[in-house]
Amino acid sequence: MTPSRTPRFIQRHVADTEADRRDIEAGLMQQPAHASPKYFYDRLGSHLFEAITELPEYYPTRTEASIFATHGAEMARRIGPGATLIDLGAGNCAKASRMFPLLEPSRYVAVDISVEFLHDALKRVQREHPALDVIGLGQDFSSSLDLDADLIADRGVFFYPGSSIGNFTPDEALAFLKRVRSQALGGGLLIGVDLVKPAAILQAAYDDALGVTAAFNLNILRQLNRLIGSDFEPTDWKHIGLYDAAESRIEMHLEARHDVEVHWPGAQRAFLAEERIHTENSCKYTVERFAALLQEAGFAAPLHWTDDRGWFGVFWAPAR
Ligand code: AVJ
Repeated sequence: MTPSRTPRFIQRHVADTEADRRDIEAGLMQQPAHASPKYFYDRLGSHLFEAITELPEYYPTRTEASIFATHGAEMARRIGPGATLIDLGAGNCAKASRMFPLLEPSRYVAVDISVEFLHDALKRVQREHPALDVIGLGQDFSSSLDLDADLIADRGVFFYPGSSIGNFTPDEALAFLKRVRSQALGGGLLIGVDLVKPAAILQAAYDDALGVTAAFNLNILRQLNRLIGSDFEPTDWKHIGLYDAAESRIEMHLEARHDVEVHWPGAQRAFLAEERIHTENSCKYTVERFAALLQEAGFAAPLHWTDDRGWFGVFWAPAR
């Protein structure tokens, strides 16, 4: 029997509930009010997102999976074996694991805000891939991405699937891509991006018939209540998911059903009927626009693969 390695865990993120509180309060006081989509993902929020990915209207997850299934071998051929695969927002590590047989990385670095969350998933990864060098890294890579030089054994291949890049504005996305580029020398970035398409399809994906996305959006109010001690009542608010074609983005808001007053220790805010709290942007790109963004960030001309309908794109951007 091959002696199995054990995953290494590095925690570099310290949960700062005080900073969250200041951030939330400042956002709620603004005109219009907003709250960061990072507050969607408590335990229930993560389960609701998983449920969203099963909805018939929410095409991104299964479309991306079909692109990896159809073109994964070609991607791996371009990327080459033996790389250090750095999975940004690894979660349950399922998407990256499916690529291992093709990609044959020598090291797998799973990055997520909490190492705790990665623990069970990485023990399973290690059991299934006894020879792989497995590292869990607890880091908030959205604000800073500084990997110790010795973490990338050879070529760093960054993996950022799911179109999470859409939560950034294009300017923020560019800054993020530049940070990745500066640490990917000799390797590159494999990234999934949701593409521009007719508004009706986009809107259905973010305002589904069962109301799962509505529950996902409203759940942020429970998080805010927990984090700042506010008294939001989800029943006072209505889910809005709208496509803004001029900005190429889905916007999610919570709209007050009637005049609402919200209180929390030290402050309060009155909302008029139909006033909104902006909770998420999900930016959509054309293939041309995203390829240009990658090159503006310093990557070489990317390759890309899409589905038959051209709804989703996977890009391989070498960092030469
Ligand atoms: C996890 C950011 C990729 O924008 O499609 C799904 C989140 N919001 N439905 C997306 C989300 C509403 C999702 N991302």
